[in-house]
Amino acid sequence: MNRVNARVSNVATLLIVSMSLCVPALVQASRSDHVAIPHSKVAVASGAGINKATLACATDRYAHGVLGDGIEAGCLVLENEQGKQFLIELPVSRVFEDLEPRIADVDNDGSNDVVVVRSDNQYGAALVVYTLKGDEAIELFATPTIGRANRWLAPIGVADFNADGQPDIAYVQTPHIGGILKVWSLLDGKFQQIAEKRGFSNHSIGSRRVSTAKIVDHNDDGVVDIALPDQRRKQTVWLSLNPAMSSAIENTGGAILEPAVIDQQAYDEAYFQ
Ligand SMILES: [Ca+2]
Ligand SMILES: [Ca+2]
Ligand SMILES: [Ca+2]
Repeated sequence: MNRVNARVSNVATLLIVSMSLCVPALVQASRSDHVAIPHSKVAVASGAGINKATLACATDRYAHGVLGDGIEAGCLVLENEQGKQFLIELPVSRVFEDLEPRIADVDNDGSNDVVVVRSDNQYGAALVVYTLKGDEAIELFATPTIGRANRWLAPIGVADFNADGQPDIAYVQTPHIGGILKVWSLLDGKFQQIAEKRGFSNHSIGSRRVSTAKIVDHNDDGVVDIALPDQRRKQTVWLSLNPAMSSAIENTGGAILEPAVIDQQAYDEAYFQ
């Protein structure tokens, strides 16, 4: 596990220290910094672990603007089931290029984690999972960055797509320029890619809707499938990672699944509403 490559601190502690030092300006500044960025959704959940996640610390330092404006989040504020807050603050070279944190128990340990897109001004986006351990927010794991500035990915969601009992995370890498569906999962203590298929776009440049996609058991086989627009938004494609119908393909690091196309119909935006 890597420590968060950013300053991580406990907001509640900061506030208490600030108040005891009688520095009300600092308290006010801290509070205003932690307002959700415009057009973002605050994620809420129940159970152990992360119960609330807010993209905050609005900044225009990352000049990309694919999510409708030039404002991105410089920090992520997490809250546990007791209401205790934790702050993950990124270095100036990075932002959270996202509008909706996704709370899910990604590592299946009974405690909620959070999935967000983190972008680097040299290396582009990565999908990152944070969690709470004791008194700290830590980075649980992350995909490699795409490798170039202004390359982004649009998360689809978390579900057990290959029916092995472990939650998986699906996203489309570079949805504007030739989107690649990728699915990752925590296997044997390592975050690994388990599936890939080209030709999809779940996001249009400038749209504030992070992902036009649906997680649904389309063929009623008991395994959730992924519905995605094709790259040109002419077709809706339903994909299954049920190992019984997916084929193995070679990837760097070994064999992964190529999701099977189980249905294809004319694209209808209303389906994704
Ligand atoms: Ca967890
Ligand atoms: Ca799985
Ligand atoms: Ca299915």
